[in-house]
Amino acid sequence: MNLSKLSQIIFVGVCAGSFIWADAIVCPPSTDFNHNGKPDYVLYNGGTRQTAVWYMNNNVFAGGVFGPTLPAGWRLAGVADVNADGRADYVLFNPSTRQSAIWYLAGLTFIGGSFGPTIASGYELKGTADFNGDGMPDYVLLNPSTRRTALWYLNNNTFIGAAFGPTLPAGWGLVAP
Ligand SMILES: [Ca+2]
Ligand SMILES: [Ca+2]
Repeated sequence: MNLSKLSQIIFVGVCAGSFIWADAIVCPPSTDFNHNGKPDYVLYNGGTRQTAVWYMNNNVFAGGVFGPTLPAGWRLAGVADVNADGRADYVLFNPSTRQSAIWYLAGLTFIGGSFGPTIASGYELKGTADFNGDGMPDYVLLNPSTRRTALWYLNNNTFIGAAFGPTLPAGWGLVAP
């Protein structure tokens, strides 16, 4: 066994549920669809409800591909690797029913869906990010009336806990986590 090699492993980190063995942990951006380490643009056409991704190399357009079309009544609330398979997924929210859903993607190809938790009355699903650092994306909720934020911690599509976040000042909304 090469102990000198082992001793060089300084950090063990978690990115979207996958253990990373490296001497520096840099998790890929959640919107990195083509795995070049850089975020891409996610586009949405409100008229046709079609999604698309523009691959970006810094500020340069490097190609585009269509993604799945959302069902009527649903909005794209976030993009994150929800099932920790190393590929970005869509997180959908239906404001009428307050249901959430995950569309698992391989690149931009829909490969399966599951419902997530139903959002509490008065709240909207505003985005996704891993707030508690367990490698799994969480929901960011906002109550537009009280402007209170809340985090719903998830394991894939399963609710495992919640905590209130700060209340936004009057006149302000939440754009993205
Ligand atoms: Ca995934
Ligand atoms: Ca988390």
